[in-house]
Amino acid sequence: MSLTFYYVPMSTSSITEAVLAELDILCDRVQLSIADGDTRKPDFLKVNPNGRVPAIVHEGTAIGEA
Ligand SMILES: N[C@@H](CCC(=O)N[C@@H](CS)C(=O)NCC(=O)O)C(=O)O
Repeated sequence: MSLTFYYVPMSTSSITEAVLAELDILCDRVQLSIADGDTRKPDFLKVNPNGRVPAIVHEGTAIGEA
C-alpha cells in the first residue's frame, strides 16, 4: 500500500495523525510549514488545490479534509 500523509504539527492534521497512529498505519510523512508558505507552494497545490492540510495521497489518489 502506498500512502503519503501531508501535515503541519499542531494543526487540524493532528486528527488524521492520531487516526493513522491508532490504526497502526505505516505511511510516508511530509511535514509542511504554514509560516514558510509550504501549503501555498505549487508542489503541494498539485496534491490539494485548497492549500490545506491534512492531505493524503493513497495509491495515487489525493484526499483532503479531515
Ligand atoms: N476543513 C479542513 C480544514 C483544514 C485547515 O484549515 N487546515 C489549515 C491548518 S489547521 C491549513 O492547512 N492552513 C494552511 C494555510 O492557511 O495556508 C479540514 O478539516 O481538513
